[in-house]
Parts: sequence; structure tokens; C-alpha cells
Amino acid sequence: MTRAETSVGPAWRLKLPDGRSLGLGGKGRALVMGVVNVTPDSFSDGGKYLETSAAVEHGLALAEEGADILDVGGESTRPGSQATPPEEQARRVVPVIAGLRAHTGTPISVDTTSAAVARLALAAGAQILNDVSALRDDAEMVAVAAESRAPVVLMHMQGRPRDMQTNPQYRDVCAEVRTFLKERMDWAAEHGVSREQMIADPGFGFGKTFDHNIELLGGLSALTALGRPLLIGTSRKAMLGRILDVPPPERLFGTLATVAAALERGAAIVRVHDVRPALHVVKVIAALQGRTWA
Ligand code: PMM
Repeated sequence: MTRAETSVGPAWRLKLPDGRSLGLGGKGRALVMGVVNVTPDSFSDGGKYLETSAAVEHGLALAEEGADILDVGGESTRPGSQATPPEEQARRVVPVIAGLRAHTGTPISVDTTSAAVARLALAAGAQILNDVSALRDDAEMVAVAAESRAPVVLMHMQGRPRDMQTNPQYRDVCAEVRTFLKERMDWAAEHGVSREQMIADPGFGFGKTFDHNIELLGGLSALTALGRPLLIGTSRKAMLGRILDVPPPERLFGTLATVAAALERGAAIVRVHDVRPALHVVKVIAALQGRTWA
């Protein structure tokens, strides 16, 4: 990895297990991660792409729109949801990952907290791990991350999806999220995961009230001190519904406002359902920040 300080901030290079790499930060623009949910019950698009072929087609359409990464998940993490057994997650995501891999070179991440699912996903062609539990749910996940050497997203969550929105409490949400992510990064490094492969995510909507989410987005730049690329996932989330009073499919413009705000505060990867509009925002902000935008 190269980590050069430039006038526009640090540059990172994530190494993919297939030998390719993803550059981000520095002079380059932020990356867009397109969401491919293969779930019956995700809050924003649940049930829509449950069929393998529909999910593959959707992922390929997002790649065509310019997604830099496709994030494939088979478990809903919406508030109140129960865990999906690994067998069922694998049944949903593995054929989709294999189908995408056959038709696009766009790097694929797997959104799972299960080591078994992660292993099968990597074998099917996924190259990035996205673990919303920051390697806490499954004791074997850290070994999968270390052995595969895949880039890994570590996300903050207070509580677990089934109870996380019950009564989340913070004294200082930015400081606490930052401390949590630092501790998880240190822990993962002690267990053999390369720091240079870590991506940090504050976890919008995961164990946070509306006020917590707003404070976190406003203060996002405090997390750049972690020294790793920041990923943010605000797309269509409830914080936007609270402000705009519209259902998830109508939260695109609100999503784009949060994408712009996050990019201004140092986000390096934005996880979104609507790739093309987000990519336009990414490019324009990159130009304003003196970066390249191609
Ligand atoms: N949000 C969801 C699922 N996975 N992963 C990361 N790293 N960050 C997020 O914010 C995140 C995630 C829930 O949203 P969805 O149901 O629209 O996928």
C-alpha cells in the first residue's frame, strides 16, 4: 500500500485477493458501492431482487451505471429483524456473486457477519468483506479476513439489529463511534488483519436515534483521524424519512444531500442504491475538491 499525504488528503490502496487493487483518497474521487440486496425484507428494496437472475441483472445494471463495488447481501439488518441462518444467506448470495463474477469485473463485496457465508462468497468471486458487526458476531470471521487478505469493512453498531433502535444512548456519538472503530481496528490487527485493508464505517441507522445520525454526519470529519478510508451508508435510511416524510423509494434527493455532505467531510466510499445519481455527486464534489473525477 502507498499512503501519500497530498494536499487533498491521504491516499490508500486496497489490495484485492485476485491481485488487482482499488485506489482511493488522495487525488482520486470517492468510490461508489452499489447495493444488491437479495433479501425478502430489507427496508428499502426487500423482496425485489430475491430471484437470482433478477439480482444478477440488477447488479449488472449498477455496474453499467458506474458502480466501483457491488455489495451483495442476503440478510436484512433493518431494525427489529432476526438473524438469517448462514445456510439461507449462502443460498441467496452465492449464486448471485457467481453470476455477477461471470459477467463483470467490478469488485464484489459480501455483506455478512457470518464466517461460513464469507468463505463461500470469497470462493464464488467476492473480494471484499463487509461486516456490520465489525467482526464481533462470528468468532471465525477475523480468521477469514486475515487468511483471505481481503479488504474488510468494520462498521459501528450499538446493540444488534433486533434491539438496536430500542433506546440507543451516547454522551458524544462521534467520539464514541471513533473509539469503537479504533478498538475494533486494533483488535483485528492483533488477530492478523492488515490495517491497510481496513475500511471504517460509522453505521448510520445502526443503534442511533435521528439526532445521533445527524450529529454523526455533521461531525464525520472527526473519524478521518482513524487514518483509514471512511465508508458511509445513508441511502434511503429512516433519518431521511423523518426529515422528508416520504417512503424509502422516494428518498433519492435526500440521499444525495447526505452523500455530498459526507464527501465534504472526508468519506471515501458511499454505499447507495442509486448509483448513477450518486456518481454524479461524487464527480462534482471531486472537481470542487481539486481531485480527478473520471
Ligand atoms: N447499511 C445496511 C446494510 N449494510 N453495510 C455497511 N457497511 N454500512 C451500512 O450503512 C449498511 C450496510 C442497511 O441498508 P440496506 O438495507 O439498504 O442495505
